[in-house]
Amino acid sequence: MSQTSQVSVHFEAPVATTDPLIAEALKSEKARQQSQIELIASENIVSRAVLDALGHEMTNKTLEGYPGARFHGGGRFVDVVEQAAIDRAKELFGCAYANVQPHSGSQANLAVFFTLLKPGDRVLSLDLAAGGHLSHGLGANLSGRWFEAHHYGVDRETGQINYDKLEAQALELRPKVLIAGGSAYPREIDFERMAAIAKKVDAFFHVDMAHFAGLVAGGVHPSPIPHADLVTCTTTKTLRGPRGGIILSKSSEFNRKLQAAVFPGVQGSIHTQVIAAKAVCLGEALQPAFKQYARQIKNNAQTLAETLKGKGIDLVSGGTDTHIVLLDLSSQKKTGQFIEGVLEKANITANKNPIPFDAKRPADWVGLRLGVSAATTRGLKEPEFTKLGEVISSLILSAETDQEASVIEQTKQVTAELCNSFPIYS
Ligand code: DSN
Repeated sequence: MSQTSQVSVHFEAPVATTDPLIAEALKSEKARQQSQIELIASENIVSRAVLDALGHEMTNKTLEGYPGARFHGGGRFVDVVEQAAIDRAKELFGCAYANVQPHSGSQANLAVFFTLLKPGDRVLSLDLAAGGHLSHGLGANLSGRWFEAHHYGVDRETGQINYDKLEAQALELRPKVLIAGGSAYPREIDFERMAAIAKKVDAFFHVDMAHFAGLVAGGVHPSPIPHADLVTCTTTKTLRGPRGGIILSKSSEFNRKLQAAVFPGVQGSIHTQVIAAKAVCLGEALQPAFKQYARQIKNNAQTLAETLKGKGIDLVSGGTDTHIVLLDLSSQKKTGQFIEGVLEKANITANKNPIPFDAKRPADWVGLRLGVSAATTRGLKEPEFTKLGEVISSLILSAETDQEASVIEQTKQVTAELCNSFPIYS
């Protein structure tokens, strides 16, 4: 092949021509998403506009630094994009500071640790089994390896945070940072009370709203912004954007430290095309339609929770205030892993999850986490979530009985009908 035609192939040939293995996997993944009902709480289905930004030539641009103060030339259009993302994040969440560069929620959290703590300092965060997140001090994570992490849990009876116990623990431990939020706590958090506890023990208060950021943006969940010193989130989950993180603050107090913590503290050059996609997603979240979507998430989660409960399935905390419905399968003597597999056979995706006071080994966890955001984006409303609650409870109750195979077959028809009625992408 001549050099000219090699160059032409480089710029014009689609992946289907150049790399059949990857092209096939991409095609199959798209088909999987189209043909399965997605109930993994950290997932969503982004708009075509977000996909356009993610697949854009802006990915070629290398830049370090911040808009107007870069370490490389040629950054003027990325500056437009990053400034728009910053401005939109500040407007959406009503805050004075936004950093849209973190490559993920974990990176955003690491930058917060870098800003507020020195190695060995003490943090107090929600226990992983009670719904916390690994980047809040899990021993196997850098946050737990380099910092002294302690955890608060939930009450066995209510499955919810007991703020009096938390206050007593904080008074005893006197952490430097108190952290709220996580990956599987289905209830609203009392940010005001937690901020008061933090103040009492002279700690900073950090809220990780990765999961419920879209609900805050849509006005259906209290905002942590007025109460927390620093707030982190991902753009991926209820916010319905690309994979990535954001750091927010109500004040300008930490601006200089946060800028330096993200770059060069924990990251180098930015993911330019992801920042463009973040700007698009934040612009979408400012539209009135996003409020409708957020309201529908709450309605759908409550419908799913009530339907499951009505069929005898236990829920951690007895219900939900968010997009998350956390099932406790201990009464059925089933593990989350096993039921995750059963659901997948019926084209419903979910994930095993620990629940409060659960076993240590993931294979033994009796929790199954469901989230309604992706299916809400698809257009499913209360009637469809009632149906989903019915089929999911049937799948759970029939698992390991003579009925299992036929219930899976019947459910596959239900999911196929739902997927056909609520298509995604063309
Ligand atoms: N924290 C993981 C989850 O919630 O599924 C990934 O974002």
